[in-house]
Amino acid sequence: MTTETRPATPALDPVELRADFPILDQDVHGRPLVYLDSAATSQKPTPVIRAMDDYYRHDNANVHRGIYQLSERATAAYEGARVKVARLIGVRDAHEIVWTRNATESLNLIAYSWGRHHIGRGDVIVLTEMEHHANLVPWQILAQEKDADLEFIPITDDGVLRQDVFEVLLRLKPKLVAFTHVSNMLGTINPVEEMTRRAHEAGALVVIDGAQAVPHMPVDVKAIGCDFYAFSGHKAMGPTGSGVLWGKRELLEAMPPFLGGGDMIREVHLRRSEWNDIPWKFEAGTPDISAAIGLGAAADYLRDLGMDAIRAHEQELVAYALDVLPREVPGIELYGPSAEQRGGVVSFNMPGVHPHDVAQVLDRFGVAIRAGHHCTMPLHERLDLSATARASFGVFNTTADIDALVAALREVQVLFAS
Ligand code: C6P
Repeated sequence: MTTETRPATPALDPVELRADFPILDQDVHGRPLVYLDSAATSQKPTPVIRAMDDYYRHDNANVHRGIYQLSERATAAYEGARVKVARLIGVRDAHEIVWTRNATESLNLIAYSWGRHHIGRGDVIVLTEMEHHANLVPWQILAQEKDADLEFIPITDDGVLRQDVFEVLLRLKPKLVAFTHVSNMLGTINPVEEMTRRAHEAGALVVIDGAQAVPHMPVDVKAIGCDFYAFSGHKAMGPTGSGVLWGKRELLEAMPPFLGGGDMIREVHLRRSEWNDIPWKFEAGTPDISAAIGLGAAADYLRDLGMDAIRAHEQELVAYALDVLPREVPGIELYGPSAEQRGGVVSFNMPGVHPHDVAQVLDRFGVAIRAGHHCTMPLHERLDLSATARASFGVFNTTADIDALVAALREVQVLFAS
């Protein structure tokens, strides 16, 4: 179903939703916690916490191994979670969903398993200047090992990919094009369908890093048409230790395993083994069962809220922040495109104050933001910045939270002016 034909979802009530997140009910330095760091990791709603608690209280056993009630229940919950996550990203065949620890592991899995067998000397891999290190360093390692070439789609000063340069790079006939769906620093939402189509026309495979997209907007990997899609569960209201790699069945089936050991085999002899079917071929050893179950509950929670409603809510917050920050905080520097083109992320700098100091002062007012290079050092280099401060939003945030950010930033200015 396209976004246009999906029935309209009711708007979110962030104030009501706060009650779903027990962690928010606390003071920090004597002020109510204002959590503005959902891009680093999301807070967890009660249904996710409860699903994991239930598993440990009632069903804890290893999966795919025991012929007894507990193990059967654990296996059913673990595999059931796969179906829920598949549904969240528009996938019918749940066996195309591989559990990993996070987006980083998903991307490394592709680089090691697919990359080592398909990339050779002189082959071109196209990336972008806005990649998180997780979608850069694995390709650097591969390129060094295979003597392959990395090329980069540059960004405009507004933080948008230069599609004209992409067109030129495609003439190099790259074997692989890998890019982020949404930038974790600029917030830029890339035109992933269009870029995938053009990359395929040029004969390349397409890898998308969806770490900042899946939690915040409708994602349908089949509609996008890409070959691999990676994301982290902990940013999508799931637990840490949960991650996903989706890949087209025929690609996953043709790939060799990433790690060897228990559960990923069908038969083992002293000198040779045969691999299990997908996805288990890529899930060696005892997996993080409770994390998968928690992520399944998170996928249900997100779907119940409605991804369109989540996107609409966060877009409103971003538009509000982009409007109010420059008006109320004189001199603030903002990075990235307009609200229509960005996810729920606002990176900024206060001239003359290091972002770490900004974040530390904000913490005194109960406002939690991130400061640093956000694992995008090349992007910071491109923008001639050593670091930035970043506020990022979730379903429970309100414009009052942004007002609290503004008030705390004014205190930063007062403090550093004196
Ligand atoms: N970004 C942030 O604060 P892991 O660490 O594997 O769960 O996610 C890696 C990753 C990959 N791609 C993008 C676009 C990301 O934003 C992240 C994680 C966090 O921005 C931690 S650096």
